[in-house]
Amino acid sequence: MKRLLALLATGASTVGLTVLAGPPAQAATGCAAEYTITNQWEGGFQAGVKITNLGDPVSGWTLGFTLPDAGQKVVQGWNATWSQSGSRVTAGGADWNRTLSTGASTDLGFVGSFTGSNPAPTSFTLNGVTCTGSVTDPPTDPPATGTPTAVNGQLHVCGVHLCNQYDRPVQLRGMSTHGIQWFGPCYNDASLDALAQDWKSDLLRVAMYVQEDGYETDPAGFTARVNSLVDMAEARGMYAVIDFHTLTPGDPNYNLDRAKTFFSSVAARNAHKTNVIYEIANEPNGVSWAAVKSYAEQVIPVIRAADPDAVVIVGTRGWSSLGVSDGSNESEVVNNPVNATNIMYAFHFYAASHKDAYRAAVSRAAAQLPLFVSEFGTVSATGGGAVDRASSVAWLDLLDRLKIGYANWTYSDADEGSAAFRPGTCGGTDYSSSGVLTESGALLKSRISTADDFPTS
Ligand code: IDC
Repeated sequence: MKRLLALLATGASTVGLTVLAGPPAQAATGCAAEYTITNQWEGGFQAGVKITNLGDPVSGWTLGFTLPDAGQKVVQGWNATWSQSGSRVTAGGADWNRTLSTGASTDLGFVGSFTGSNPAPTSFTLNGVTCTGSVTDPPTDPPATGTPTAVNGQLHVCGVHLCNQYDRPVQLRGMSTHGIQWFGPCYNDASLDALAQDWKSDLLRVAMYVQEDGYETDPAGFTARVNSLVDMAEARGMYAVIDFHTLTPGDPNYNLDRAKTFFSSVAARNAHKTNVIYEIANEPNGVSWAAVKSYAEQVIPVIRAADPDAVVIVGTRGWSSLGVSDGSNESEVVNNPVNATNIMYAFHFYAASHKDAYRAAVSRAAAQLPLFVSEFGTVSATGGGAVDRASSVAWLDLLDRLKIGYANWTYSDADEGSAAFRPGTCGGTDYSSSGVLTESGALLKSRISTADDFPTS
């Protein structure tokens, strides 16, 4: 991996070249860029660029750099609008990362081609000002003013929204684990520090598969592992969604007894905490809404008996599509809701597979049902394939507008397009540099790490 750290000056016209070796008279207007070749193959490569604003806040930016070899070309970029003229490349901020407060970073990247050698770019500029200085230590972000759980406290459902302790709607944005039976090494102090501090994630969804070598093989062991992840999230000020990850078989009633046992245990153990949300059935499939509702009405009382005030998320028919993937729609839930209070309904999507018809259903349903997107992917429903950027951005914009919380599949280094980290990342200790992110990870990190607007009164 090749890294180049360059100090870039931002906008102010009085700023000339800033070199950190001397007294940093104009350091208040600088920024740092980290360039990393994350992958290279015959004639092609993938690169990440992390920009950190060290100066005054900017509400728009254009990054420029020069590709030194005539054969180097940007083929496709992300998290910015990319163009190339001769050897000069520019990248303009996208809607979601255009604003950079002091100390804020954003990750961009591109796939490139080359014919001769593939040297690192030179002459970085930000908003037209060239810099030649270099820094050895990436700057640290300013301290957070309050963690998501500290600001919001115990959550509850109010109308169609999730509300905080001030009874005001909040949108929680975060990541889901992969199956903890397979990707346990990805969930450690370093990776959760990165999730809380670099990603500024509001939540960690803990995906505990029931089958596929999951809970059913070792109930006590998986219950303990879930509890420990709840504690790790709590220590970092993040909410934890405890996901009883049923998938195959699709009828949650197959696991009804296991669900009662599991939830009575985790609800009793975590009742005093304010950071826990219970998700009782990941994705019911091949089963009627009536059967899912019946399951929910048996499991929710078990949770309430131990932990009366926690929010519960109920999976919906057709892989938590509100029935849409089974040719139905949200009306089956609206007309026959689960008989319980303080609950939300799960909606899941995979951006490359589920598009306008699904977005229309969510837009309609959001006016009538409390929805939580407890799982979604930027890729196809297989969990693999290419990132569908246009559909992912359309979805994220919609969820932001409707204030619907979400968790992205997955905070893992699985060898599939939906994973946020490149394969092998969890074998190391670096979860923070742009070099460990996949295209999906870079997109999600840039979306999740923007400032929350949690009401505080
Ligand atoms: C996928 C994983 C994949 C695993 C498969 C089977 O990404 O590595 O082999 O499960 O367990 C879902 C499910 C979620 C799926 C995901 C992608 O909730 O478990 O994960 N997906 O297929 N629903 C729609 C897509």
